[in-house]
Amino acid sequence: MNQFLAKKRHPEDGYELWLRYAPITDSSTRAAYQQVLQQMVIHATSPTLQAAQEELALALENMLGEPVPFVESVTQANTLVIGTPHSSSEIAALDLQPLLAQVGEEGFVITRMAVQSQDCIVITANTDLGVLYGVFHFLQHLQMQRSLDDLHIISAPKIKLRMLNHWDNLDRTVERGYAGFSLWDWHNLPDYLDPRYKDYARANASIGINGVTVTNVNANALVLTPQYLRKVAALADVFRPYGIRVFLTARFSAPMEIGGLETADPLATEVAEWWAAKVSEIYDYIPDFGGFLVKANSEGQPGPHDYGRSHAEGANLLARPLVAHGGVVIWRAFVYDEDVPEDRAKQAYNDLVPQDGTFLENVLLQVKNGPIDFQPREPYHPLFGAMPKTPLMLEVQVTQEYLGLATNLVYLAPLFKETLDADTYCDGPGSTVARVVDGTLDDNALSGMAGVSNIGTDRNWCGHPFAAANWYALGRLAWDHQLSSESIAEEWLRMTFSNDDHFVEAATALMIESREAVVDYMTPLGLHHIMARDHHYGPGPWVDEGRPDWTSVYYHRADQEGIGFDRTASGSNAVSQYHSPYREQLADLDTCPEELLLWFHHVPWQHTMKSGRTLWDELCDRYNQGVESVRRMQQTWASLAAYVDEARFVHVQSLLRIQEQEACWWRDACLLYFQTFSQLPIPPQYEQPAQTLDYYINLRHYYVPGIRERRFG
Ligand code: GCV
Repeated sequence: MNQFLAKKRHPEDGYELWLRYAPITDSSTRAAYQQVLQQMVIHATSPTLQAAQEELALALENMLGEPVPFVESVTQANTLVIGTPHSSSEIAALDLQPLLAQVGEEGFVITRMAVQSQDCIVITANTDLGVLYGVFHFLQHLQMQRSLDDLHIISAPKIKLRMLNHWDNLDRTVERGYAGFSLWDWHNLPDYLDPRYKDYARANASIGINGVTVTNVNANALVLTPQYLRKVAALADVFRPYGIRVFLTARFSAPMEIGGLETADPLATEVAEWWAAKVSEIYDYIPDFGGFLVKANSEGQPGPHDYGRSHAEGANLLARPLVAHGGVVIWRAFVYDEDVPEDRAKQAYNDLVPQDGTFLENVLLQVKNGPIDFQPREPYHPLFGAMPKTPLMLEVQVTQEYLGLATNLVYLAPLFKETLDADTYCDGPGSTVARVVDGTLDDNALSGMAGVSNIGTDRNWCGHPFAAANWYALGRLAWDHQLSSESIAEEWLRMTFSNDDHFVEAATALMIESREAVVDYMTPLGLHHIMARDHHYGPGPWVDEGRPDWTSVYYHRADQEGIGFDRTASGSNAVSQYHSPYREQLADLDTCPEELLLWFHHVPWQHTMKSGRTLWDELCDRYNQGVESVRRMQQTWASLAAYVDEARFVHVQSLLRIQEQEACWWRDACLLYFQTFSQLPIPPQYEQPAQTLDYYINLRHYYVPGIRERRFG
């Protein structure tokens, strides 16, 4: 055995994510790689190219067992040549312009070609960042043990802003975070730079993420004070070589809270002056500051409505001073008001569509995938396709607030893809959400996709060993929304666990199944928002107190007749916010897709479903299918023990056991509760509830993670 294979690696703990660079144990693959990777040339003239060099050195030594030397110039065949036409005279001498013209500012070319008449591999791009992305992609290729013969990869991102939104508070709690505390050690910043910051940046860059908001959208204005800006600047310095720009969440009332003004009215001169001065101050600290992400007039947050002003007036106030610096405002479309009697699903559309065309050019509107709130399944948000003059960013939730926190294995690429692939019909068939978001449909200069982070201080970053796949999927889909969920799962599995084909095939199937499983055991057939109050852990279809749009009964509307929210013309008419022919398809009970049935219709318990079963029996069946899926996932995982290190195997196995218990809990609690309306038996072929309805209603859970910030004072 080669010396390096005998080297004892530290036990797997997930820290290295998909950047494990595991030794290549297959001797023929290793020999083939060693043959074509005999030396490397990179002129690391910038911190970004230095990062690329460092990554190559680390990865190749780990994978091949010995360092691949860096040399000054190409003197022999089988050299890896890395750089831009500016950083490398050897690359400048090649005729790569036609290829480089296709990849823009961030894309890359990886190709096998003659350099100075020698057979080499070239990784090149127009910018240093493009080179870094190319290096990460090349290393992914090697980690997946793909062939280097005929290598020719040209890749460029389809979406410009590819972001992670942290909902991290300054006290280090993470709203809806289930993987420990916030990575950002505010107390010790800027003087202590935790090495994790760099590893975090590496992981992000490896999947093309180029922007992060480090603070919660339920914002604390303190982050805009010099004391905190110094700390944010230190993070930005670590992230910069990896092409990651920092954004901050801006609390709309900051001019009052930290600026001593008496108003935050967007039309008041002193307020505009305050923001202008604040923006210049931020750029003094962070010269490549990305801009602001704003949650306003939503769930108690301050905003322009407090002064009778519109969202556009609010967004433009912050956007105006950013123009000169190349910064943007990302204004969230997650706006709804308990005092507005309208269906919550319709409110954002009603408020924002009339403002289309009134936002400044450096404003993007960030829209959640669905019109309510990151439920296991929602129809796509009707704002997509309704605001052609405004760049719309897609916001998805990577953290699993409504999908079993970090104890449930739920692979989210199918959920993200479902939205991206949905046809809005706004400009005829084929007007997909992806084309709205990437800007091609309306020819927008700006485009973006953001995911609410699931990252914390847990050693493996995301809590569940499979949760990192969702971080990975966010980056990969923001780069290329045409990738399939299966191919993303395969990449992630090969790099995270094992390159064995049998393992990859079985584990991919498990991951793909997991999304539909959670829909079935939590909210089948279009049910939504029926979880427990506040912490959202576990079922709570009986929740009926407090503001109505935060209860469950508002959404499921179960009664003696049936169940579901009538959003047709006889109800809230939310269907009218979708374009034809989807609108008509949704409005008709017979053509509405069954997976969205109870989202759009109040359906009698005895209604005959496509399966021939009554609605009640179908509901019982779906809840049971969800449980059965989890049991299948458990069996699949059990069969894969030989392919996975013990620590991670046992961790996943234990969490799947918890998931199975929770799936049963959801099923039993929901069916017992809905049965009080249907008055129908759970068919005998299904497992009967383990406890009484009272038992489930009276369960209490304390200190569920994902709490809100403890405010100072
Ligand atoms: C950050 C949901 C969550 C909140 C979150 C909000 C949002 O309502 O429960 O914790 O607040 O979405 O997206 O702003």
